[in-house]
Amino acid sequence: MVLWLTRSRNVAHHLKRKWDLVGVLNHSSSLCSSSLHQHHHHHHHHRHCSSSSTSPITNNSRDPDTVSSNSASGFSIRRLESTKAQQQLDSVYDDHDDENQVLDFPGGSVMLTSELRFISETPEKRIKCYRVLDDDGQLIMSSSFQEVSKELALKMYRNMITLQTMDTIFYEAQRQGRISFYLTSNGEEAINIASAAAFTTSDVVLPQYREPGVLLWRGFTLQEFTNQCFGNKSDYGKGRQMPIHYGSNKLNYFTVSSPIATQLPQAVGAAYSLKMDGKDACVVTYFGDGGASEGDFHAALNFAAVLEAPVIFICRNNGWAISTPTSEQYRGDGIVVRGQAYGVRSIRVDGNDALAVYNAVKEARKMAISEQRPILIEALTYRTGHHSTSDDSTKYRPVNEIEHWRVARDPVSRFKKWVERNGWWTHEDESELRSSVRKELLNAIQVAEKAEKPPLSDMFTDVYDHPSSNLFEQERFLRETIKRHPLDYPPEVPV
Ligand SMILES: Cc1ncc(C[n+]2csc(CCOP(=O)(O)OP(=O)(O)O)c2C)c(N)n1
Ligand SMILES: [Mg+2]
Repeated sequence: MVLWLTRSRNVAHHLKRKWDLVGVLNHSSSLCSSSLHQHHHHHHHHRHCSSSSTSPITNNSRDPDTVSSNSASGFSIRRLESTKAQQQLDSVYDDHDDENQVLDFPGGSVMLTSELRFISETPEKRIKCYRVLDDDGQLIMSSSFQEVSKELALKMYRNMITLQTMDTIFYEAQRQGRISFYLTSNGEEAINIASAAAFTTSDVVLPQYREPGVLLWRGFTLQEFTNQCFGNKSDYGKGRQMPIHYGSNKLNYFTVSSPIATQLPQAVGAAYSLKMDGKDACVVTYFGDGGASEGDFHAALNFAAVLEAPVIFICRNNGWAISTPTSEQYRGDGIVVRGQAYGVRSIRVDGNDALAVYNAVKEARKMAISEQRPILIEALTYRTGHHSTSDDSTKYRPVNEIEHWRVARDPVSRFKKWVERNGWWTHEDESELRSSVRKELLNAIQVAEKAEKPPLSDMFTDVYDHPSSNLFEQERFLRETIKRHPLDYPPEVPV
């Protein structure tokens, strides 16, 4: 490593000018910084930096030729750009201290200081939250946002109502014992629908589990949702997963996988493959605040940053990971600030403001694809329902807190107020929609309940091309057990 010092502001400015001339590529900056240093007394303007410089820094692995020849693909150039040493130097020389001394370090220069001072654990100000609509659904005049057409706005609103209705009916179906489990998205309808609206179906979704609205937006039918929850023969998972583990090949929506945060590194891999194929698409992956506490989250962000993968991380920070409040999960300013730590561009957005979510995601998608980079979005929201049907959230949080978010901060009625103010939606439209969705769902449940269950043999297929001997053994054992205890076995499942 080479350490070089500059004594005056003049030299710093001189260097900065040189860097401007040679561009932002990391390899040129490291080459130039050393060769310029050798000549700085003469104040020459070297237009070209060549590796013939005698500086020891030129023989390191960041020599552009070395990097390209080490790489089997064309991505090496993009990787070199990622270091953005030029930008780092800009901020270094903004300082007014005349005694600036700089440590040239792989990846960019670092200013030296003689002051023994630790960085504070709390920033001076918390990161602000982007909003377009106020709590009353009024447009905030100063907000920057793209116009949303009547057609798009109504599709968004209709989808939110459909999601809400599906949640109500499936929740009740679980309470009636007709399905074994359910999990609502109450309070998070705007994140679900508005983010979905900002993508195209060629973008690949890797969900956590509280994002069925994204699948709904893409055209998964109420019958398809119902078939999954009832685990019948038409369920794409062949009844082998708990309810709410939806997935659709056709709609580019990976099947929900309950182990928290496993989808995040996988999303980066999927995004990297889109990059390799030169696709005009990105990956979006969703997760909760709890998901962000997993190691996989950190691994994913770092991989995404260094691979420059076109992936959008959408964190639904809803305050709770089942009964664990965010105060027991982190001491920093939420999730958004972690982006910068990994070199990932990030934004905090009001997750209960559909227009803000739509605009932030739309912009994120554009940057992710055109600049081939990951983006982190932290959407602030609140889970107004229980975690799932296996949970009673009043056991660990005050009822008035839930009520405040459920009533005063409801994302659906907030969006509705805006749509109504535009003259696009009436009371009649509302009741007509609600009753037709309800009818469609009740019918879907009847159909799903009557449908055949997948046969027992399906339980052992689809993991291995040739099932292993222990699987055969388990199947034989299961069939014997059923024969011995026929009454304990559900009669509707074909043996
Ligand atoms: C690896 C792993 N650990 C624990 C669990 C149990 N678990 C299921 S959901 C959940 C909380 C997740 O919270 P969050 O990511 O904030 O999502 P939310 O439910 O709030 O939408 C936990 C701990 C799990 N499914 N996987
Ligand atoms: Mg949560």
